[in-house]
Amino acid sequence: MRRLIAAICFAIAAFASPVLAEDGYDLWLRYHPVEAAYAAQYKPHATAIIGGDTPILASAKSELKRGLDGLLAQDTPIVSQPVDGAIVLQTGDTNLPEDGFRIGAKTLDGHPVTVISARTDQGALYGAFRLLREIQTRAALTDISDAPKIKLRVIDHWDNLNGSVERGYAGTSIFDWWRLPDLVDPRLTDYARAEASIGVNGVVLNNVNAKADSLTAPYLQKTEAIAKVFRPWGIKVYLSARWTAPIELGGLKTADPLDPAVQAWWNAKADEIYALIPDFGGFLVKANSEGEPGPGDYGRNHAQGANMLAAALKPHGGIVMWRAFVYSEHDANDRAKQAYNEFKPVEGQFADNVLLQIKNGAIDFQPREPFHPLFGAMPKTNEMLEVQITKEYLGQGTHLVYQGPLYEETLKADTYAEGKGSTVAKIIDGALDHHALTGMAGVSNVGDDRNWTGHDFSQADWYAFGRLAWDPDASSRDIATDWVKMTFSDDPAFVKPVVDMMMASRETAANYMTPLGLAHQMATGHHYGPGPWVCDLARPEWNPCYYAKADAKGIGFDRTKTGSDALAQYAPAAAKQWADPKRMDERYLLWFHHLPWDYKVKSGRTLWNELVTDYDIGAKQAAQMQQTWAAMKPYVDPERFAAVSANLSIQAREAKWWRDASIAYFQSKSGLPLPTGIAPPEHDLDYYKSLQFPYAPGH
Ligand code: BDP
Repeated sequence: MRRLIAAICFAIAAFASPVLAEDGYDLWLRYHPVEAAYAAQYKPHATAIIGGDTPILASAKSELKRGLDGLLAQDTPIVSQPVDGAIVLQTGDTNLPEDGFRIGAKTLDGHPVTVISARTDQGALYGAFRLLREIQTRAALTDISDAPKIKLRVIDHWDNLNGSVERGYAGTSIFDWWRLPDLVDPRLTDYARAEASIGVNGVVLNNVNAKADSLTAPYLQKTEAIAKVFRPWGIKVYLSARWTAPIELGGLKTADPLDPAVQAWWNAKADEIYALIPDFGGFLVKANSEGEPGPGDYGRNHAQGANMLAAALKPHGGIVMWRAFVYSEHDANDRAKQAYNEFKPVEGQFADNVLLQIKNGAIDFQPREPFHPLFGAMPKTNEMLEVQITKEYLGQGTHLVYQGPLYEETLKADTYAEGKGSTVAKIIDGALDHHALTGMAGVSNVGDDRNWTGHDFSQADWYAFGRLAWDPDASSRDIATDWVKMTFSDDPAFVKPVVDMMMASRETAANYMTPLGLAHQMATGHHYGPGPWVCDLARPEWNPCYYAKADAKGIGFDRTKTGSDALAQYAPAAAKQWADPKRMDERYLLWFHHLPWDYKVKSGRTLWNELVTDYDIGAKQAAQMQQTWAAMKPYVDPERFAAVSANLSIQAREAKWWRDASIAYFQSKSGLPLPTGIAPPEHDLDYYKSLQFPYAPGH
């Protein structure tokens, strides 16, 4: 009997536990019941749902029902006539900006209701998600009005047609190209819901290193099947276009953008696409970069290339996102200068439906880079920002590195292009130069892993991307706070330490991988783990040694006048902040300066001692995250708790590996002793050099 009672008590306790097993599939849209007292406040304002029947409004209503039913533990009816306390979706409010919304109390036919008013259906959908977020984060009931500051909020999938994902660390592609269009994975609807919930309104389906096959009739049918799933969630599909498609598919002899036959081929291709997908978004293009073909192969410049595609899309309302990520093995210039050198001369020549898509920094998604010098340098061009959500250079699938602060750092960076306050955010939201066509893109970290992103905390990068693309002035801490509450728990004893850990994590990673402004010290190809010693690759700028330039005397890349003078590509007031090593933010020190090992940094240490100390701090901070998380056990379901714990132990181990391998290598150059109190690397340099990872993912 006693046993039975104990078993019953155990069963009740387990059932009542707020921490039932979860697998992360629901992301930040879990809609678990809120506390009774909070629910009681809300229930009178959420008695029913009313709204029109267009596909997008139907999505909004179904999401509201799903959310309210879960959060308030009720069965919310969808009704057609106003009743007291209904939530009403109203569209056509021409006073509101496109896709904006207002949420507030009103009286309708004598009934007190909450109205989500919007100009467009999409605005109403965003309002619905916003209302749910308010409840999820336990916000007080108040009037809200909001609108996206950026027009195109786009996720770029680097997904290949064979199902693999370039730089993907969360399984294989969610797009099953082989079985589409017949089999459409229901998961794609949940994917679209997640994107819509953070305001994303465009998805590029295939890798920028594109195959022409995506543009063939069978593959366009497959794309159309995906578009059908995305449309009710306000999401347009885009494709990466392969420059030489007219040759590969059309049998033409050339892909010269000035050739009438080439133009005719693209015009016909655009007509074919729009006949099938009338709201097709347009093309993303990687041209003349890392071996991809482009207009440069025919002696034409980027504007001539982009404009040819833009002309084909224009009659249908489509746009071109032309990537600025270019560098060439034939160019002996500092790689950080090459994109600016290629694009600045064609300023003013791009068609109005072209956006130049510029990575946050001039090299490649490093743990820290100064903002790209092209921001603000081309005021007549529509400039959009590209960030990487997937963590190619930030610990890939296993490190907890919240990128919100990285994105925020770029967005808040002042280019001084038109005086103080010319932030990257103001450039990409169009405010500075009055552009209407604006955009921000993020390279996806989503795969077919059950929790979408591999690491549970990598969901936060996806979430933060969406929120910052909606409002580039938002705070990454506020975003992390919302995400933590929605994804795990709103208990302050959980939220505070976890948000603090997230906010510090990017600095931690920069410390154990690339402190003091070092960059690109990762191993070759897969970019997994350290490889600072690599110096024998065909192209100079593929080698980590190119970036650190460490020798017996010192370390760092001189980008001042005495070196590559990349500094001169920035507006003088921006350049000034990095010109003097004595007066700059030392987190960028070695990005801009080559300095002797005995150079004194602000802490009073020598550069050598500081470098070693930073690696050491980074490794310790990574280990510390394990303790922070261990204390969070009572607040998290066992499945996610264990998964995050496992990843944190991998991270602590790999942070130490980064520390040890880097110190061993740089000590082989400096020949200097370690500062007192700093433990020597566990192994010798040859050991670290010998490690091989042929099966590292994402490559
Ligand atoms: C680099 C990646 C490479 C991409 C390239 C790009 O290593 O896989 O193709 O960027 O952005 O970060 O095109």
